[in-house]
Amino acid sequence: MPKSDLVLLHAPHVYDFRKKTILYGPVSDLVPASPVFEMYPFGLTSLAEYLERAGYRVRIVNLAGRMLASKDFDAEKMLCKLNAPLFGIDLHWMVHAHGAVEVAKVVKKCHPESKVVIGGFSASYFYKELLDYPQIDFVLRGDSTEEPLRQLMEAVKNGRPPERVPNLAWKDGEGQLRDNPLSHVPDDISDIMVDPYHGMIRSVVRHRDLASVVPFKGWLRYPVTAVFTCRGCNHNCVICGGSNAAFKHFLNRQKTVFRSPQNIARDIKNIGRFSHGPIFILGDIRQPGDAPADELLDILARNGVKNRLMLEVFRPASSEFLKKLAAAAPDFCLEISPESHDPEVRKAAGKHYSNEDMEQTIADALDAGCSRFDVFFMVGLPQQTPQSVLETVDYCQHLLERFKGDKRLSLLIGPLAPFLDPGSLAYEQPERYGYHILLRTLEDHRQALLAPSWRFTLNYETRWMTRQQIIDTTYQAILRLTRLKAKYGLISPQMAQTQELRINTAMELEQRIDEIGSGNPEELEALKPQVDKINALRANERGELEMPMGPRKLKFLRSMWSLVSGR
Ligand code: B12
Ligand code: SF4
Repeated sequence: MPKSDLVLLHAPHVYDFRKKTILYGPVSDLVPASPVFEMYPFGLTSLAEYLERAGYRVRIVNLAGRMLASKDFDAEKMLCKLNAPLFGIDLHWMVHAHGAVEVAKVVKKCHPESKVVIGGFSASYFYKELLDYPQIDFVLRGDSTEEPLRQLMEAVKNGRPPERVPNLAWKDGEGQLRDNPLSHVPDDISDIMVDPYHGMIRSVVRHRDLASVVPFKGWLRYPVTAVFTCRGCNHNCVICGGSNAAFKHFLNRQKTVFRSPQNIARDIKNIGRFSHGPIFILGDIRQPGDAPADELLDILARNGVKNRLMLEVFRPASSEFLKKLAAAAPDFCLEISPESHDPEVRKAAGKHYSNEDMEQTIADALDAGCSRFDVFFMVGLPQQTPQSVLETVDYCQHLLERFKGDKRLSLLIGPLAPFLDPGSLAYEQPERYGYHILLRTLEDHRQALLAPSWRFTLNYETRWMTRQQIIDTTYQAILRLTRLKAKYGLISPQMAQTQELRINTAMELEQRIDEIGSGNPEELEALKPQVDKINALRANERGELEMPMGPRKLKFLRSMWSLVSGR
């Protein structure tokens, strides 16, 4: 294999997940990835692109994706074949706590001379604990590590101690923890994410390996891409480890930094060169203010947008805004996350808007031609009781009645799982928000991920719901919502049937796992085929999350070649 200067690896949530008996539960129902969380952080493409521009050869390997795609894929063999002086592993999402540390162990075993660096939000939070593992040499903290990683690569290349690399925690010659200041928190990010997909494409062509960069299972069939609008967030949802308070607390970001409307529009245009798939614009474009949002929409309207755009709004939107959006991107999709139907629960979760304003937004968006409107609800919130969750489903019925079963309306509910985000307000001040935190250390989380059911993996309970109630209520709510959607013809009877089977069997398996207890590994092992079958059943929610792609296929490889070669 051609040598790289840096290999960036994405681990599965649990390293040897294919051998374990774990009932995952509906923990990833509301995102495009499977419960193995095979999607790698977009930041990896940004890192790769920045470093390639600086003259380094970077390779991204989605190990989780490869392991999920084939049961015969030998992860260790591939890791041993890869060759680089520095391996980077993301521990961005806490769900990868087990996998990331184990992958580091295998890398060190295969390449004792190479260095291992871990990065991402969870790594930034647990950086000291991470350095206790002998297989980890460096942890790079922060939300923008492009330039610090370049400096680290330079130090590794020249055999220099990385004393001056900002944001870096490391072990010196005596094995002592060295904690360089978390000082690289740029308030201008125009020199990063210049053309992030270009780096990915270059890597595919150079290594003739598309399988290792596919962001998640099913992506080639449904090639959704993302465009980021900021680093940080202006909001303070109490359960979020990427809130304004969380960024201040452990990422040292005092102020959200926004990308310019021109750069966002450039990304959208660049993606249109190789993909016809939908583009998700991440972050409410109104966050930096109405003027930049208007400017972006004006540019898009002038240039014309080839792909379908999906946008999120963090609060209700005016009809003027929605009309401008429709003019810029005629078949746009929109999403909002009120979390609960109950404005009091919503307020306790850190969101302050009324149902009336939200419903008006839905009405205006549908009038403006919105091709799909997703509304996300959640289980596990402050002040939320099991009864309240079921009333949320009743509220969904109200929405379906009000909008006469409009098929463009997509209503979704899922659990806050498997983890309440470390660094979130609720995790940091549990008593204030009514949470009881069950797992505090990185190792606690790693072990919890190996538990046979997601009930034992949850790292929290609330004053209003025990772990068991969170699980039971989630299943109940999903079942009820499924029936409601089937009644209104929003999902096919077949889809509803699969979802019923999935949830009912999962509930039975929960009980079986409980009866077996921890002292009987053989009996648990015997359940594996059934557990795997249920884990593999796709949530109907995911089907709903996808937009029709149209007849045009992604001419990916050809487009890639023409992009890289400039032809
Ligand atoms: C966009 C987003 C998503 C997108 C993912 C897009 C993607 N592929 O990255 C979607 C919607 C799919 C998603 C899913 C999930 N998300 Co999310 N997501 C976000 C969000 C809103 C923005 C992230 C962002 O803008 N990143 C900017 C990009 C460009 O940078 P980056 O990827 O962070 O990478 C930089 C650094 O983190 C670091 N870095 C990252 N990896 C590495 C590796 C190395 C080696 C190094 C050196 C550095 C490094 O350097 C990068 C470049 O500077 C944040 C909240 C927030 N305000 O930040 C939550 C957030 C990151 N998500 C979170 C969670 C919990 C999830 C889910 C687990 C939820 C679930 N149960 O389904 C899933 C996981 C999906 C999976 N892996 O399969 C939590 C994470 C908390 C935690 N500590 O675990 C956050 C903080 C808040 C939240 N609750 O939504 N998410
Ligand atoms: S969940 Fe709330 S705090 Fe977190 S990124 Fe989204 S809007 Fe910001």
